[in-house]
This record gives sequence, C-alpha cells and structure tokens, in this order.
Amino acid sequence: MPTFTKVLVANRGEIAVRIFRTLRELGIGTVAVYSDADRGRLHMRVADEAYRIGPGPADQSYLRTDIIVETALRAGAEAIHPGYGFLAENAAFARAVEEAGLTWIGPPPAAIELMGSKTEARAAMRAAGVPIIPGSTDPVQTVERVVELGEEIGYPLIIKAAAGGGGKGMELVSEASEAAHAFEAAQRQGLKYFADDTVYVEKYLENPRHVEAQILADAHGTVLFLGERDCTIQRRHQKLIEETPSPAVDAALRARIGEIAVNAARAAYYRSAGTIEGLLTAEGEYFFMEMNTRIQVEHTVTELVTGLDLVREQILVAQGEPLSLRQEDVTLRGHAIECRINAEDVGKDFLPAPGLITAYGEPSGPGVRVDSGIRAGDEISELYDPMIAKLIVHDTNRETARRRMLRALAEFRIEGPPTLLGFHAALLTEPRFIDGDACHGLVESKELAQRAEEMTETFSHWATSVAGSPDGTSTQTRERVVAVEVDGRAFDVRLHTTEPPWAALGRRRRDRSAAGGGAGSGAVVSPMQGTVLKVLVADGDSVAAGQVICVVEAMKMENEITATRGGVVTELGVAPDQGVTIGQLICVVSAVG
Ligand code: MV4
Repeated sequence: MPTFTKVLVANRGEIAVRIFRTLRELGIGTVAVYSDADRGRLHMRVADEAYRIGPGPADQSYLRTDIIVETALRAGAEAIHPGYGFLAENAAFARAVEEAGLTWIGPPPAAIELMGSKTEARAAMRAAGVPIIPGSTDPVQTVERVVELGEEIGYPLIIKAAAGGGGKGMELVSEASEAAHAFEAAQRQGLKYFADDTVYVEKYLENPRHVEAQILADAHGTVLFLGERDCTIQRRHQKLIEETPSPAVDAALRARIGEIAVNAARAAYYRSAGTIEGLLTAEGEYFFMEMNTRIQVEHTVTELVTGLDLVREQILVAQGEPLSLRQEDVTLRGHAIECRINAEDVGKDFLPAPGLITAYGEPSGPGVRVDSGIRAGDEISELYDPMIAKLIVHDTNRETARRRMLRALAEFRIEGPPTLLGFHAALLTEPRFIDGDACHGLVESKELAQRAEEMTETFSHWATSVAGSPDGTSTQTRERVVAVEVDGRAFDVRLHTTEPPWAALGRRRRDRSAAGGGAGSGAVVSPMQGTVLKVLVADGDSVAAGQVICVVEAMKMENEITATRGGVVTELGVAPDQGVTIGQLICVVSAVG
C-alpha cells in the first residue's frame, strides 16, 4: 500500500489551504503551484514548497495540465489533489496524472467521464433504478423531438446542455411555440461554454429544493452516505448558503435519499468523495439531477455534523486504505450552516467586485469555522472566483446555528470591496428563512437588497482615525450615535470620527460609477467589462423601463443590460462582438413628450 510522502495540490485559495492543513496532520509534505497573480498568497506560503506555473496568462495557469504534472514529478510528489473547479472533473487530466505514475486523489477517470455526460449519467442511473427527473436520456436532436416530449410529459420543459452542469446552458420551454428558440439557445450555450452542442430535455419542476447527498467510497466495496445538504439558496446558479440537515428532510426521506445516493455511486463504480445533486419537490419526490465527482465547496457543513475530515478520507482512499468507519458508525449531530462571503455588490445585481482587501479580521469563538485563503492586503482578482471566505457555524439545532451565524457575521471585518456579509445577515433574519422555507424569489427581491444594504451599514466597522490618505484624497468624518453611561445615567452621544484612507478611495470609486449614468439621466452604461453578444434594439426604438437593450458576456456569463427608464433609444453605440468596458455608454434612452 503506497503511503504518500508528498502531495501536490493543483488549486489555489481556500481549498488549497484546506487540503494542505489535512496533509500536514497526516505528516505528508505539501507542494503548491501558483500563477503570477497569486505570487505571495496564502496557499503558496503555507505549503512546504511552491512552484510557479508560468509563463502564460494567469487565468489559465491552474489549467496547465502538462506543467502541473511535470511540477509534481520534479518536486517528488507521489499524488495530485485537484480541489474543486479547474481540473477536478477533467477525466483526461486524471488519466494523464495516472499515466505519469502519480496517484490521482479523486474518483476513477471513467466515473468522472460518465457523470460529465449528463445524458449518459441519466441513462446509467435509470438502469440502476435511481429516480431521474422525467425527460430524455438520449440527446435531443430536433425541435420536433422537444415538442414531442412536451406532449408526452407536459410543459414546462427545461432544455439542458449535456456537457453542462451547475446551471449553464439551461433554457425553459413553457409551451410548444418557445421550443425552437430555447433549443437553439441551449445548443449555442453548450457549444460556447463546453464546446459541445448536445442537449437533452427534462420536465421543469416548479420551485424545487436543491438537496444533495454526500457519499464516500473506498476501493474495498464500502460506500457511505453522510447525510444531505440543502443548497436551495442560490443566485444565478451560484450557491450562497448551504446547510445540513435540510429543513425539508425527515428521517424517512433521509433514508430514501441515502439509498438513492449509494445506489448511484455503486452504479458508477465510484471511489473517493462525491455528491449526488438532486431536486426535492414540494410533494416530497426526490430525483437525481447530476453527480459532482469532486470535493465540493460546501463539504464543510457535512464535516461539522459528522465530525469527519472528508479530505483525509479522500487521501486515505487514494492510498488504497479502507474508509475509517462503517455506515452504522456515522452519526449526524446538530446543525451546520455555511455562508459564502463573496466580494460582490448586492445593489448591482451581485456583480463581482474585485479589489484590494484593506482590512481583514475573522470571527471565532464557539462553533465557528472560517475557511479562507485571504489576508489583509490581498487583492480579490478579477481572474478568479470572487469568494473571500466561507463562514461555517455548527450548533445543536437550526435556530441556535442561525443565531450563531448572525453573531459570527457581525464579528467578520472585511474592508475594501463590497461583500455579502450584510446580505447574509438580511437573509438569515427573514421570517421565511427562519421557518425553513425554500425562499424562492427572495434572493432576487429588491426588499432584501435594501435590507442587505442597511445591514452593511450596521457592519461598517470602527474606523481607525488615520490622518491623511495614500493619494491625498481628503478624508471625511463619519457620524455615529453611541450609547454611553456616565455616573449611572444613559446618554446617546454623537461621535465624529475620521474615516480611514481606504474609505475615501472606495467612496471615490462609488461616486465615479454612479456618475456614469444614474436612473435619471437615461444613459445606459455597461456595468462590466465584456463582449457584446446581441443588440436587441435599434436607434429610434421605443423601449420600456427594464427592457433588454443588449446582452454582454463577461466572466463566461450572459448579462442582460436593461433600460433604466422608458423612452426612445438614441446614440446606440454598440454592435455584436464589440468589446465594452465598465461605464461605457451603450445608448441613451430619451424621455418622450
Ligand atoms: C432544474 C430546475 C427545475 N427543473 N431542473 C440546475 C442547476 C442548479 N443550479 C439549478 N438547476 C435547476 N434545475 C429541472 N428539471 C430548477 C433548477 C434551479 C433550482 C433548483 C433548486 C433550487 C434553486 C434553483 C435555482 C435555479 C434553478
């Protein structure tokens, strides 16, 4: 049985740091790789050795399979852990690792490949008796076939890219007349994002919960079910909050989900940690949706309720060892919640807001865990995911865990870019969340965005009084009311403190972007850097407030740019395939009459 002396982690940020911690506990040497953009960052500092992946564009660094394998050999590592994202679900890379004589800390390449094709996965799961969402298991090649399926299983339908997953390349079909448009859009997105225009069709389930099952499998025939996670609270298919147990799952349903998950893993000849993603309907039906063949961002909540280290189990399994426990030894204790603390602007439709972290202080205390790769002075780069940290709490039940999360959110000090701290505080105090409701539509609501902003104000922390500022920008004073007691009598005292220098920088940036075209001016400006995909209006067209003007692709996402008020389009200055920068004028919507 090989025991590793050194492992390379082909990843960055919090997950690389997370894996290095476990490797250290196991007495295994640690090897980091880093892009030029990540030089000096935490993940390379905590490893025993760190190797630059270069030259080349930094956003591609962690995808350089050849260099990563070479680096592992050069460093004398025996194995590679891919983390999540990047190469984690790349079967060709897993094979290349094994062909180089290294061990792949992950599932068999054939299992990655099977689950990578959503149609093949559905066919295999159906054959294994795993309930799949009604629809096609073969690729759907014509609009006529879509309409036929609509007649068979009823509308609405959803068309998904077979090579997709996680929500990219999905199109809704409410009735037959929409089939052609949706079919072409799903094909186009499949081709663009996954270089594969194969699509399939599912019945569209209304307002389901996203409930996923964690499994662990070894090479000796043991497959464990480690409970479910509820990841219903998402925004543009990005999970924001994950918790376990799911408020919608009782013991009987949990047993059924566990059986489905173990059957799915066995049918795929699975090994390592894996997740069966499923949809749970309001009627209590549970369907397999897809399998993620990697350690996931939200594995942490499962770790807190099981007391296990899932990364350690992955490493032991890769070494050929049996899992450290049996199913009857798995106990699920209490409740855990994870909030993803992203650098995003809730008020701007959750637009990623890369920038310098000028101050950073993590919460701690009972039942609090923070997984992060960030320190004060680090830059949240626009090249990668804008996640700053994962904040995870554990307590005896959901309500105490919720309160613990609110306490921890208030302790978290992050200055520089806008973050989701206030958003999470607003969401966790919503009656619907408190009730364990699925909260469909809540994340997108204006009311919640408003409350998130108020919470952010509450969280705007103790300004250090610093004279002057780095670039000579004049600092302003902040006013806040503080309750004090003098000789046993209470007073409200108005304090005027000088804002820190970075606050002035942030304010100037905000002022600049606001000047780019507020609601009043009728100017439609691009809120992001990207490429124009489509222009849906022409000069002289009448548009209503909220009507889509054009579609801009940025960070592999299609973003609809809408009119901020109704009127007539003038000064239209963009065309398909054209690049646009932040704040660039797209058109002016002139008021009529
Ligand atoms: C669905 C669906 C309804 N019906 N599939 C897929 C990727 C994941 N991010 C969300 N996905 C969905 N797939 C069928 N057949 C609805 C969603 C969905 C969703 C599901 C659960 C909780 C929140 C959601 C938010 C958006 C879309």
